[in-house]
Amino acid sequence: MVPEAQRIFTGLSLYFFPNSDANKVRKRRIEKAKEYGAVWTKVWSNNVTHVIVDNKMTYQEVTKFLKLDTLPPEIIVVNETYLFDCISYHNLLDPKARYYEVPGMPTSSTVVEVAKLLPSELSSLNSSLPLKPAKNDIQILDTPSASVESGDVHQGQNDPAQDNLLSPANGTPNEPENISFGYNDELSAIMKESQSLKHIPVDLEDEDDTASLANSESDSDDDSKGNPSTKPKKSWQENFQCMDKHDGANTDANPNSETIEILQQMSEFYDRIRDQWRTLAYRKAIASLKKQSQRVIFQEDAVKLPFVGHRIAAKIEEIALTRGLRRLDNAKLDPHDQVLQMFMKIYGVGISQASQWVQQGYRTLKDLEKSAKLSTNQKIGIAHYDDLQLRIPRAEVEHHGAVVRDALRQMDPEFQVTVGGSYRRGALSSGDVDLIITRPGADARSLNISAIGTLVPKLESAGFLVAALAKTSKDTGSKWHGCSKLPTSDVWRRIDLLLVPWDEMGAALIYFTGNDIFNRSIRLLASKKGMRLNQRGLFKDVMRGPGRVKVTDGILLEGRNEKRIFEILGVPWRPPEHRIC
Ligand code: DCT
Ligand code: MG
Repeated sequence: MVPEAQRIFTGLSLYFFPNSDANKVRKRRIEKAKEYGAVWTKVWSNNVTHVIVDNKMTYQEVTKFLKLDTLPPEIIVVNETYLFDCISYHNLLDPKARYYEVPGMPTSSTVVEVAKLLPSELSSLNSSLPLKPAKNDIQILDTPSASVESGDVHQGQNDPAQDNLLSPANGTPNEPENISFGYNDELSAIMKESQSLKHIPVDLEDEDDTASLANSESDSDDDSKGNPSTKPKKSWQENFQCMDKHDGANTDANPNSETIEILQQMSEFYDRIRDQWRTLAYRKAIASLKKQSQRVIFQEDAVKLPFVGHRIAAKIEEIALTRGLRRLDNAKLDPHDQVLQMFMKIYGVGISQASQWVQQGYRTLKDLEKSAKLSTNQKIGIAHYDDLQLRIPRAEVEHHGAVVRDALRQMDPEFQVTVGGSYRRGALSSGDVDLIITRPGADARSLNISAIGTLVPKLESAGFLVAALAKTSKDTGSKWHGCSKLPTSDVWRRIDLLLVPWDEMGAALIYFTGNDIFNRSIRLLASKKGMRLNQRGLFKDVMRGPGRVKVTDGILLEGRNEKRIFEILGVPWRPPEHRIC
């Protein structure tokens, strides 16, 4: 048996249906439940607390067998997945969650569950796997800043909406209902499609960009990815077979069916955008996963399967864990969930790191500060946890932009600083300050020397930049991520300095303005037209070899002018305020 503290099933009397261990897999399930403290009740009695029904069986088959009209209401009836999930999350989960429902149960627990959820929870039911933590593009300014061009942007100086700043902080998204903004073009059609597919973690990011982020500690969704040796490993995972045997053809009976379903959608998505390599890669991975009799959760396990590479393995982990997390969202019984959510809000911390800390017994930020092994960034993220959760009022975003602009202009009056991200889309408050920095004629190298080499130390000694979190320097541009604070305030804000070569400013503006779904849409549009858009430019004739390795960058069609990129793509230019999907 597992150590006493881990025996989450203590006090439970389980009646399995069918209630025999003749089936090898069910036998293993029963043994596992006993290891975690449950008693297996072989004969139906009043002591039974839970009926665990095989996934193929219905409620009516149970009652018919027991010669009862219905089971007593105090007895909990769940499908076989329940035990696995409870063990997986070290807790007794809410048995009423729809995932554990047995077909044909008299009351619809789904209805009860949904009715109990708050509106914010309902939306999380519909939109699993957000690309990033939910955005709060709460409002848009009344008038589009149609004059926004690459260069200085002093938008919203007289921001009429300052008074509304509280609502974004309260986190009730108030996105426009109609994302088409009256456009009826190819792009709006794709925006709608991308919106509906936003839960699918497809990669439309530029490979270069993804690579640079992977190297940077801060931008990775999960900093433990760079540190696989510390990934949580569940000892039960190797030998706990939770499902009946299957022939590999029936997805429903596969322990990885949810993951397969999403991978399937991803494969179809790539097929639609004619990305034959990824389509094929996903199909092969799906075929491989279908043959597995155990649930595959962690990247390190997934990557061992035939035809599953590191990237797809990472997706499998993301899907498995996030799905699991959503169950917890719905279950709401698990106090660990609250802790997990809290840890995941630490700058740069994702689900693997957060769940690892929960597993290790940490419950508060103080616990972490006291005894966990923390990276420098994690320490900063924890020390300024409250500050970094706050939305930044629009006027303050502007102010941070002005500090950087003034400092750069003292160095060279030709520097141009554009506030991008949600600010450029007109948001009343932003999660961070995204500053796009360029200078006429400048290339990446010269910007790197002047901006990172001179500006950053200058602003550090002025007390404006207070923490450096990550830096990526590349031939194609650089990024500096850190924290800044105004002299008049003690609140630390997240700030990104994005150095963009002059010739790439148009494409960079599109990318760093977003939003993420808009970016996905416009890249998809480019791809459908046989072109490729990334943060450096719009290209044609990109050649790819086996394994989707890029052979040539293709021919640059446009990089400098944002409007021209829209034009070549054959859709009307949209002001940033209309790029909210
Ligand atoms: N971006 C993207 N895909 C992502 C994340 C970001 O294309 N998965 C782009 C679009 C916006 C830009 O980068 C800046 O990103 P964030 O600062 O994360 O987002 P934001 O839109 O500025 O929102 P927030 O107010 O939360 O900063
Ligand atoms: Mg931002």
